[in-house]
Amino acid sequence: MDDKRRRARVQGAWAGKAKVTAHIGPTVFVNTGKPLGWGHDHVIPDKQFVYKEPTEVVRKIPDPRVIDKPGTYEISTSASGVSRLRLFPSFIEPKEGEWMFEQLYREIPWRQKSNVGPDGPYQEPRLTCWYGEVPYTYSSSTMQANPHWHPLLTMLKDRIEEVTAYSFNSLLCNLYRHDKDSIDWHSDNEPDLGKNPIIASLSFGETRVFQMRKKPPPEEQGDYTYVERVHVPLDGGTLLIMEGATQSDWQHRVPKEYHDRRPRINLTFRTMFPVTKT
Ligand SMILES: O=C(O)CCC(=O)C(=O)O
Repeated sequence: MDDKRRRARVQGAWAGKAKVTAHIGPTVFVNTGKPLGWGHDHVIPDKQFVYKEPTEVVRKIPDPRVIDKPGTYEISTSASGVSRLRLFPSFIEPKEGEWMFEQLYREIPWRQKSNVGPDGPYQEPRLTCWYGEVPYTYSSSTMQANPHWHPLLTMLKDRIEEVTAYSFNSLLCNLYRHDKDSIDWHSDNEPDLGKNPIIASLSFGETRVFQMRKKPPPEEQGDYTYVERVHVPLDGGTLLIMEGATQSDWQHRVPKEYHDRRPRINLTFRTMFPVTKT
């Protein structure tokens, strides 16, 4: 090929903005400074990536905020007030926590609760036991009043009341037997719990992640995709207090897990203000 034809082919393939470097030796550095190696001609396209601002707003799903250190956390503020968490890791020392777990596991009269959801009746995937002067209804099923507190539970209630200066008259005990036991998204906002209920949640045994998500504003039409999230790993012995507007502005759950989990007991102390029915 004479020089003219060779040039024409090159220009046809790489018209305009192409840099052509002929093979000239073992290692060639072009102005990128990168070595090219032996044996071929090298064509370095001179295309530039031009960033164009997207015309639509790109929404990012926020990463969950992990709360795992002792302290008080104001997780949001709204017209309903401040939503606040207080975390006390090692509220119960590990050795003490172990024998408490064993005693509660053996001696609490755990029951299977049957609920009614939008798709019909289902068995709650955990065992529960209710203590309190009045019945407690959630998920369209009622747990009868049970004023006969186990002495260990009374002792734990007293300890929590001393540290928090709150008082409680009821307790929902939950037993998660394995990784597939769970509780789905909900708020503890039954009318009998009053406005801005204070919930003291004490955990024993296996660590499970307590997940929270903020209720979306009306314009999201019930879509939780972009809402703020908080994850609190609840180890044995950890006390978590939820207060202020937490139950009106947030939901929480303990999801199923997909690896072996030993049993976990969770005690949620509450105060019931029974609504008198006329
Ligand atoms: O197990 C937990 O940590 C939470 C339990 C709970 O949300 C509930 O029983 O309402």
